[in-house]
Parts: sequence; structure tokens; C-alpha cells
Amino acid sequence: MRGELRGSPRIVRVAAAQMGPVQASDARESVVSRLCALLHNAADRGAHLVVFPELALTTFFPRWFVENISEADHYYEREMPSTITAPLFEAARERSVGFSLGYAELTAAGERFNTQILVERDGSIVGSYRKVHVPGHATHEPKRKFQHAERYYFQPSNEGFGVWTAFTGRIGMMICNDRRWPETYREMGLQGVELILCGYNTPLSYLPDPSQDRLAGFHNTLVMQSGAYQNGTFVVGVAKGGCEEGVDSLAESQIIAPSGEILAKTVGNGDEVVVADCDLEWCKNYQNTLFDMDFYRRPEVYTRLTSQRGPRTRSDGSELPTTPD
Ligand code: ING
Repeated sequence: MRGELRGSPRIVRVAAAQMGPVQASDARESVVSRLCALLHNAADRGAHLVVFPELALTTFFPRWFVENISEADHYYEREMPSTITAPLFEAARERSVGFSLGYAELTAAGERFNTQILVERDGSIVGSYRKVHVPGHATHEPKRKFQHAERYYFQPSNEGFGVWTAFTGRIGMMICNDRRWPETYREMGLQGVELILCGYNTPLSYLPDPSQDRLAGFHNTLVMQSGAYQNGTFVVGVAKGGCEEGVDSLAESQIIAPSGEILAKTVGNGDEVVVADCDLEWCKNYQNTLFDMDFYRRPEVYTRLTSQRGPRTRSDGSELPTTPD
């Protein structure tokens, strides 16, 4: 075990820039103005890096189903930046503040991803991440009060999880449902991640099991605190909250330390900035002791983690039929 604890500080002042709802009628220009105001607010408070929510530029359009998917094309970005989003990049350069932004991506090849980018303090795009764990459903489910048809509008990325060297450390990204899966954090933990940036749009009602609704906030913070602690990394979760097109969505954006402690948390469900000084050296206190992976992990024993998608046995021990991959 390496045992080395935190050395001279490597402080990144991070801002969680939570958004309130974006209604379907809200023009992108007005949304970009809100994002710029949030960035300036964060910059005024000395932030180096501003984290925005998932699908920050539009309303959460997977709540509706359209038979002809090209009717939804206007919700996607074909280029980043575009003339409409350029003001955000300009504001970032002007204030020497980096940011992470979630948006719907439509590639020249016609692929549709739920995407998040990392932009350095000079306005250059450092990296791009496409959502791996796509929740919800792929066909119209008319019985639902509202759809969650992400599997119709976005294809799951096969690119996995990246970690980039920027902002004096190792920065990773994940999007919304990704935060509920421990594999997400470990894949980045095994790349030495020190700060994971996550945007989310989470309705307060989970139609497949309403008994989970009262636990939406608890589950949100549970998974991010656990992921942070178990990988010795900071985690920043940023919501698009409030009542969006009649759907109440979780807010509770927060900045979490490698200890699992919450350093900052929003109190409203609208546009709101919270800031925390993240000393990336703090990660060493966990990554080089209790969670020294090179010393303690047993990948030779974890054979099921990548060879199986789901369990092979029922609760009575009988074998499940193997599903074709
Ligand atoms: N949203 C959800 C999330 O994982 C969901 C999926 C919806 C979970 C409703 C619980 C309740 O937070 C996205 N966008 O992944």
C-alpha cells in the first residue's frame, strides 16, 4: 500500500450551476443567456470550473414520444459550439472559467447521443462523453403519465468512460442514470479520476415503481456519496430541477468530497450556483490507503463483472435462460 497522504494543495474551485426548468417554448438563446448568467455568477465567486446539467439546452424532450424521430431533430445539436451556443464559450474565455455542459448530440452520420463536454478555461474542448447507461424505454407507452423514452432518442455509447488531465488533475464525466451504477465510478477510478462531473434530469415520480418516489433525493445522494468515497474522488451532481412541462424534477445539486461528505448543496429548485474548493490532493488520503486498488483489489476473482450482463440464477437458485447478447 502506497500510504502517501495529501501533499501541497491542488485546489480547483468548482461551481455546481443548477438550472430550474427549461420549458418546450423556451428559445435556446434564452437558455444560453441563463447559462451565461450562471457562469458569470460562478466566476464572480472565483470558480475555475462550472458544471451544468444534463440536456441543459432544451426541455427534457424524451418525456414525449413522436412517431417520426426527425420531428425531434431540433432538440439536438449538430455542432458544438454553434452560433447559438458560442456566447457561452465566449463568456468562459472572457472569465477564464472552464465548464461541463450536457446536451443532445446528432452526428453527421445520424447517430443520436446524450452527450456532455468538458471545456478548459481557454474555451477549448478537452473531451466529450456519451451516456453509457440509457434508462427508460424505446417504444411509446401510452399508459404512462409521461414518457421516459431515452432509449428511443439516444443510443448507448460503446466508448466507455474517459478521464482527462485538466484543471491540475484527473477529470471524468458521467450523465444522470450512469451515477446509479457502481461500474461507472470504478471504470474512472481505475483511470485515477479525482473529480467526476455529472448532470442529471430526474423526475420525482418513477412510474415503474412509485414506492421509490419518496426516496428520490436519498437515492440521488446515496449513489454519488458512495461512488465518491469508494473511489476516493470528488463528485459533482448538477440538476435541471423544478416543474418542467408539468413534471416535477429533483434538484438537490451537490459537491461531494472523496470522504463522501457533502461540501455544498443547493437549497432551491431553480437556477442556483453553489461553490466549493476541491483540493484534489485530498483524493490521495483514500486512493493511497483504504482504497489502494493496486494493493487490495482482486480482479482475478471478479469474473462475473464483465462476463455477465445480469444474474444467471433466480431467488430459488434455479438457472435463468441465458439471454442472447
Ligand atoms: N433520469 C433518471 C435517473 O437515473 C430515472 C432515470 C427517472 C430514475 C425517474 C428514477 C426516476 O436519474 C435520467 N435522465 O437518466
